[in-house]
Amino acid sequence: MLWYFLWIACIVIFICGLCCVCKKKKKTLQIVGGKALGWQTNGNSKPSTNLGRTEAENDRDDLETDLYHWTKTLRPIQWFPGHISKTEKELKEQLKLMDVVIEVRDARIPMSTGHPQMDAWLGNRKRILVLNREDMISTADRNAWANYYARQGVKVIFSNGQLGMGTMKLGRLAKELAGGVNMKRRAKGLLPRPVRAGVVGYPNVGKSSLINRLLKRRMCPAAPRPGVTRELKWVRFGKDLEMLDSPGIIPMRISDQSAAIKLAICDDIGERSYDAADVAAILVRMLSRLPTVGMTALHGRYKIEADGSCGRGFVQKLANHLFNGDTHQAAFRILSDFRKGKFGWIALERPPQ
Ligand SMILES: Nc1nc2c(ncn2[C@@H]2O[C@H](COP(=O)(O)OP(=O)(O)O)[C@@H](O)[C@H]2O)c(=O)[nH]1
Ligand SMILES: [Mg+2]
Repeated sequence: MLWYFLWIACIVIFICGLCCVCKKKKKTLQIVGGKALGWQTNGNSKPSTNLGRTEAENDRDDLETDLYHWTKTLRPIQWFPGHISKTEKELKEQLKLMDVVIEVRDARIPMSTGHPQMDAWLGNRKRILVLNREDMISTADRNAWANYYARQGVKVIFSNGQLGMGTMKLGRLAKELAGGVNMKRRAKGLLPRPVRAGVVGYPNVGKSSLINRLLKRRMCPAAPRPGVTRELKWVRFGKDLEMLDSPGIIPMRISDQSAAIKLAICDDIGERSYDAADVAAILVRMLSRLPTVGMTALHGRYKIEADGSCGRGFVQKLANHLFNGDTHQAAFRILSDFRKGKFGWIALERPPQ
């Protein structure tokens, strides 16, 4: 009997031992595999720790999660000026006339400037995605987004509405995509007509500037604040292209408050809709986590001593140091410095995993 129990105990100990060895082996293999993947990426990125993603990319994901928690405690940001619901209605009617739709987004926040209903409105209509303000992001940001959209098979053009980069290509692509319209007309014995391209997107992303640059004339009013274009307007380019400039559209309720904060930081929604100090505090927290900025750069820029304060504390410190305690002015300075690229040109969003 005793021998029988001893025999069973030995078998159990042997099986447990085997399991532990297997687990250890598996763990070791994972670490080795992770590093090996990292070495194969380009020399600029840090070694990968998670399925070929760089540490910087993983840090960005963590930052998004933290941003979600930071914004949860703030007063929600909502901005929906009266003219937008009218625009939405008119745009849907004009859609029928468009041979191709050009959707313009802010290259600093391509996700947050994508309208949640756009896909449903456009259906299988031909479309071109434009990431404007390309001068306001880094080359690494641009490459990350270009690869992301290439993988999805989405046609994307990077542009600069202020200087005109990308606009010629945009005009060419619009004509090319909509070329079928005139083939059909010819087949029916009808004369060709100009191709119609509708330019749509969030407020202040550069829609009117792009059209003006393409036309080489200021036909559409453009200004550095959201809500300037108030009505839809077709503009003619030579004899074969027409473009529709439209006021920015934005959902009536912004359900994603991380997106709302980023829209505020990038000046893509009216400044009356948010508390500048709240928004600047979050921007400071975000910048403090970006490897190209960090707290040292923030302290250096404003010549204030490091005391561990971040977010609201930092805004207050800057207010005391430069603006007689006025937090609104301090917040506005931080926001406008970011918008002017004083912390370097950086995208606030990188492609999702
Ligand atoms: N730095 C930079 N500024 C731009 C760019 N495109 C437009 N802007 C500026 O952004 C502001 C808003 O542009 P606007 O065309 O009125 O935007 P819309 O509201 O989408 O029509 C204007 O002050 C433009 O000069 C760009 O690519 N880079
Ligand atoms: Mg406009």
